[in-house]
Amino acid sequence: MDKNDGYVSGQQLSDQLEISRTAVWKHMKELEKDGYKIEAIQRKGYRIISSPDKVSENTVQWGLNTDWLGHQLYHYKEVASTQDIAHQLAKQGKPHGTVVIADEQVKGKGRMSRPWHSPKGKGIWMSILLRPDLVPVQAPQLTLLAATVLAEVFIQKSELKPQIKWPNDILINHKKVSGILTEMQAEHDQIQYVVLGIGINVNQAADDIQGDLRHKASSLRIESEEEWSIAETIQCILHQFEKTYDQFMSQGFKKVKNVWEKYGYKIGEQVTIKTMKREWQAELIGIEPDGALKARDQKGNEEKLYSAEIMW
Ligand code: BT5
Repeated sequence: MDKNDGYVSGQQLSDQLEISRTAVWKHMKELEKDGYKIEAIQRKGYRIISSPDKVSENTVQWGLNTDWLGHQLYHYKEVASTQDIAHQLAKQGKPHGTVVIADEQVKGKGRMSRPWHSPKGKGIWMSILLRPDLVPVQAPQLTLLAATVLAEVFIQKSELKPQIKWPNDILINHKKVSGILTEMQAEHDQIQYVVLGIGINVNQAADDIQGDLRHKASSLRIESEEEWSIAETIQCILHQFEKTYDQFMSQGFKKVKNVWEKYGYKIGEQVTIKTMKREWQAELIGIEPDGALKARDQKGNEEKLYSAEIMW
């Protein structure tokens, strides 16, 4: 694409892709429908003048430099929840690294069937299908891993200072901009697959955040005072996710833990912790080598928590 002023000939495309010249032309028409501006000049070939600033399979996959993540990518305008679609695809045998993205979710979900507000075109609502060689108790480590990926991407792309509220919230200036939902299918102590859901408020303006979310949620745009390109941000996340995941698989959780601790929210501070059974005051100490939350209660007892909520 760099040679010939960015033009690439129809013949070259047809040879490389092993499709007819007519098929190349049809693909160009498809790209135009998708919002790409393409110039076609006789004897020179085709050149992309501009890419649309929207999310589609093309805009996310174009320039996506991953080995396995997002090679199968499904984009929808509106879904109930990308999690449900990813589960269906998993059951159909779709591969590790399959990604589902939607512009809008009408029944987005958080943990414990809580609703996840996913307004049209304003955020990243995405599920990643993983087939990790892990035992089920390790699955929560993937949530922490994903949280570090998001924190690192926000830092790469802005001056923002993200923090991770254990286990799955990314906060900026004490407000939630992103949540992660890890769902797993396991049998005989072996994970069959994991659907890792990522929700990020990207381009909501302050007025777009309503009701009881007003005082506890925010968006990247509100905090950085800039619009973000959703497609480009997805690409960055996929790159960073693949890198971090491969490292985790080959070297274990230690590196993730170190990065996580850089961003840990209220570590060293007194908080209220809530579980199904009780609510109490404790000091957050950090995370354990396996990702569990480490806290110290008011009598000085150290506790290791696998499932709990840190209250606001
Ligand atoms: C989460 O749950 O934070 C996990 C959110 C995962 C969403 C993604 S989007 C793609 C994929 N498809 C899905 O259907 N889900 C995943 P949890 O920690 O339980 O937080 C839920 C709580 O966050 C709600 O009870 C609200 O208080 C709050 N909340 C809902 N929508 C929000 C939003 N857009 N931004 C910030 N907070 C929100």
